[in-house]
Amino acid sequence: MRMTFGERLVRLLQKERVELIFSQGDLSLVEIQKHADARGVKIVCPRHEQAGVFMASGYYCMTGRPQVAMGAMGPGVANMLSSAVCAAQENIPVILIGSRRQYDTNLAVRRNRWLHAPMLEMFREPCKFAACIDTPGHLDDIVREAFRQALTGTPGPVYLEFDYSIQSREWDFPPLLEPASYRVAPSGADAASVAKAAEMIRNAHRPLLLAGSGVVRNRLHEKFRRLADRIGGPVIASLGGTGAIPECDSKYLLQFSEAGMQALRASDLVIGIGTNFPEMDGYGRLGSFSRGADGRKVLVFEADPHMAGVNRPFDHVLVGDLDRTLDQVMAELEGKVLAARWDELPQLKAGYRTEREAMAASIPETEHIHPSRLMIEARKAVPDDAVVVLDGGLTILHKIAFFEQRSDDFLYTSTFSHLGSGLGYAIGAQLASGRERPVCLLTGDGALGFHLAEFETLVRHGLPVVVIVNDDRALGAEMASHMKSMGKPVETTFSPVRYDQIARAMGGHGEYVETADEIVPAVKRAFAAGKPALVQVVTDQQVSYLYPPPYAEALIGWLENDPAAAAAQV
Ligand SMILES: Cc1ncc(C[n+]2csc(CCOP(=O)(O)OP(=O)(O)O)c2C)c(N)n1
Repeated sequence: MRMTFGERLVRLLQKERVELIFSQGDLSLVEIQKHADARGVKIVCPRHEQAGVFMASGYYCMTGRPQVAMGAMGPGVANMLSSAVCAAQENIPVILIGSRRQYDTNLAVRRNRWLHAPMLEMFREPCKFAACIDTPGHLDDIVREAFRQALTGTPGPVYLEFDYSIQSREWDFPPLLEPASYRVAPSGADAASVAKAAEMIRNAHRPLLLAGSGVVRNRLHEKFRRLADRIGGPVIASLGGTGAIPECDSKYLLQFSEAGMQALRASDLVIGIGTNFPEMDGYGRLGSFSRGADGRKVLVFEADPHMAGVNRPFDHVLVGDLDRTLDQVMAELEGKVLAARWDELPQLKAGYRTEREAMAASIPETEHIHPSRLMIEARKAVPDDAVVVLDGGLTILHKIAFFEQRSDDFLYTSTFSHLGSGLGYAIGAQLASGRERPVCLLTGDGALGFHLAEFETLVRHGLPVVVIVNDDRALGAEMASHMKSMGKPVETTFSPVRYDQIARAMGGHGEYVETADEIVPAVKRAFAAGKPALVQVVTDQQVSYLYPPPYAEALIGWLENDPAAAAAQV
């Protein structure tokens, strides 16, 4: 098969089900773009390469299929670096490809080369694999290694670089291989391990399920819910596992709510599925986890043996692909009687609802709209099946408390908390799910500012994402810390900006909202507009420092001290 380097690269990517390349045009990438375009791989041009990586990440979250983000030699590649760091922390496999200057230019001892910096070295740290393809003869092996590394064990980003002068070089390539011949297919756990897990579940009187990001990333919502129904006990989720079960489900309790903490304390078995007990969950050792029933056991479903037992010791770990191990355990439980008794679950759920109502009732009167009120009103107007993307600081806490997750899909950089990821994630999510599925981005104004230019990308691709902006004209979370330590904000507030008018100027729909009763109609109009829309909600700036954010104490109260040191004591 004689063809150019560029064509071969595209064919190799297609074998791995790459459907999209997020890339700006550049002479150093043109041969790849040419063949991508000719072969039906969609090219989406981000306005900033960092956002391109976020788009690929959002697409992966919705499909489980890694996509490609490309950057042009030098600065285009450099722009992808910070979101590669984010992808690594979020366990997201994105395939990053960058061009570089010609071989001789790279090797020369020279200062100040045009469009050149040693990017490969910089990508080695965040990426699971980083390599330069110096000759077309190595291309197949390197691309296959990249996918093997990105998808084996805990997923993560990989980076491939090539000397741009070889993109059009012709070469005789061997026949393409099927991924199944060079990557190990996921497998389940061994029978004895499955039997032990099932026995622990069978004998537990108060088993509690904890959904981690592994459930939603692997799109295992249905299987997870079947197990939850079978057990019949309470279900909590880590932030990254939000969406594993609808929050309106009768078994779901917010982990940080009083009811959630009560259930956790009462449990005699915690079944963590696809979670490594992240810091936000107190490493599974702190907060309510530490005040449990005597002899509470921990059973973990984990795909990557390297992750098990690191943040929290386990009593038993079922190592294997989650899809398979969930099936295996369900099969093992079939026809068996479970000892689980959670007679008080309806009371716990009712308690959680009452708790939320009481919190809502105590939202103070403020000059401008309270951000918690924004979430309550937005929830009434955003369709239940919408993909919900989140970005911001305190905005996150207001969402957790008052914007109930009803759909399967909640996208947020729950470990790294990377401001600016939201618009890119939303674009990736809408591309993955089609125009018909509503996609909503809830974002702080600070977070929005990072990649506002990507609103034009939405318009260009006709993606009807609805962006709802919590506009307190400040970096709210930082405003709180400034007021606490300095008594005044130093460069944490912004001038008033009419984001709605910017949205309109870019060709989208814009709404400007100053009173709470306008939120529902404005959000409904935005969804009905059938094009990218932005609802700017003017919220109260003082709330960030005058009132503690919802669930702050339960969620991050223990973060004040060194949590790793504290966890080591438990
Ligand atoms: C890229 C990045 N830069 C800085 C931070 C630190 N940070 C966390 S929250 C925050 C303020 C966020 O402001 P905004 O998006 O308006 O949300 P709000 O707190 O007002 O809800 C900052 C600067 C971060 N998490 N990510």
